[in-house]
Amino acid sequence: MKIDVLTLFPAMFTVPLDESIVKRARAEGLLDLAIHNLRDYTHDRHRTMDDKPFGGGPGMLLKPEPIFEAVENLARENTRVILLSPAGRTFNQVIARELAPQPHLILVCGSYEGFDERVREALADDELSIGDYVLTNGALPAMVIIDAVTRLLPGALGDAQSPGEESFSQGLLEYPQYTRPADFRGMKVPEVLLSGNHAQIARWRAEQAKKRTRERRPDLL
Ligand code: JCQ
Repeated sequence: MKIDVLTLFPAMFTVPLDESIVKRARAEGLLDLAIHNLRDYTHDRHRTMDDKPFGGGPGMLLKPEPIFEAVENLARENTRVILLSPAGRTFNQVIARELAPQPHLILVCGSYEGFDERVREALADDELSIGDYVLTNGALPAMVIIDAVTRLLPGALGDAQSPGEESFSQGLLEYPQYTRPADFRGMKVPEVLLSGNHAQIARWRAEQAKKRTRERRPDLL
């Protein structure tokens, strides 16, 4: 999968995408990730990225020209152009699974300045939010999406792990888990997990996952 990111803050992307599973996916060629500075697509002497809104009002808007030029330069057949902003539909694991098979994504990071509406109308295939709060810019949302999608790429988690059984894949929260010691400061691991009875363990875990989901995230049921 190829992902191009358009941002005013390329330095924000360096460390988080050069660690852990994303780092390995890039090294193994599962993910081809390129971060582009939107300012490099301006042509005036001051490299102007923003301008005042027509009709007046507070704040500034991202100028459309650099975004159009960047997307038109990078897009090919089968590209999905996605804007990141609080006005998008809320990202979740279903959307991550829908993006993972795509050959090419362009993620356009918004900022407090907002997009000229023509970027939405003529360029974007989709607009995604990562939740109902306001950030200073779309770099963190872009990294959240890259992380969630990368770990779903075939081979990204290695042979041992699979993304199939974890929280949300089944639509429920995780059941409680324990490792050694079986008694830690008097806090004991539930007896059933030490029993060796795998059918009973599976039943207990399913119950616990449902109970926890009912208590904490009834919206998922
Ligand atoms: C994304 N949840 C919060 C802030 C405007 C017009 O684009 C804008 C983009 C941002 C940055 O993204 C977020 C966000 N999901 O704040 C304002």
